[in-house]
Amino acid sequence: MEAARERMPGKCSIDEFNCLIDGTCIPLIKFHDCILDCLDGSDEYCFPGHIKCGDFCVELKDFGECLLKPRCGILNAPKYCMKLNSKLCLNSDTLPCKGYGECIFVNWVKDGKHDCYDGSDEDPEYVKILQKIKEGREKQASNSLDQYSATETIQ
Ligand SMILES: [Ca+2]
Ligand SMILES: [Ca+2]
Repeated sequence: MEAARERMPGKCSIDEFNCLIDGTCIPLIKFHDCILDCLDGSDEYCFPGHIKCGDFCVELKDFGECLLKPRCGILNAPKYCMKLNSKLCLNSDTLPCKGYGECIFVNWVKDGKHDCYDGSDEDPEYVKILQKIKEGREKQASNSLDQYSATETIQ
């Protein structure tokens, strides 16, 4: 967790993530979005306490079950699959949980209820990262809005 936080932001600007090995800057919105953007894949590394298994990072307690059945959506899928909110990731106003490839709505963060399976939406350290992702997204949205109004002015 410490390592990930140190790189947000590091040499890069406030709305970017530093890739671990080559130090490339990628937009924070690409952090933990289940797509490799850093050459070294460090934007998709698991946080300490989580282990990569199949498509996502799981807690140690679920690793055994995940090894046997690394995917959700199959017959006899791991028990935790029942509770995951992975479909929510298709919505634009969601944020990634620490593990399990899950997403939750922005207003579920720090609302006193564990919405992420791993409870990371209520974890003060992880919430700081979510906050930065949210700020990065808002900054990018306002940038594209600026570009739009610039085009408007030219015409
Ligand atoms: Ca990514
Ligand atoms: Ca919550």
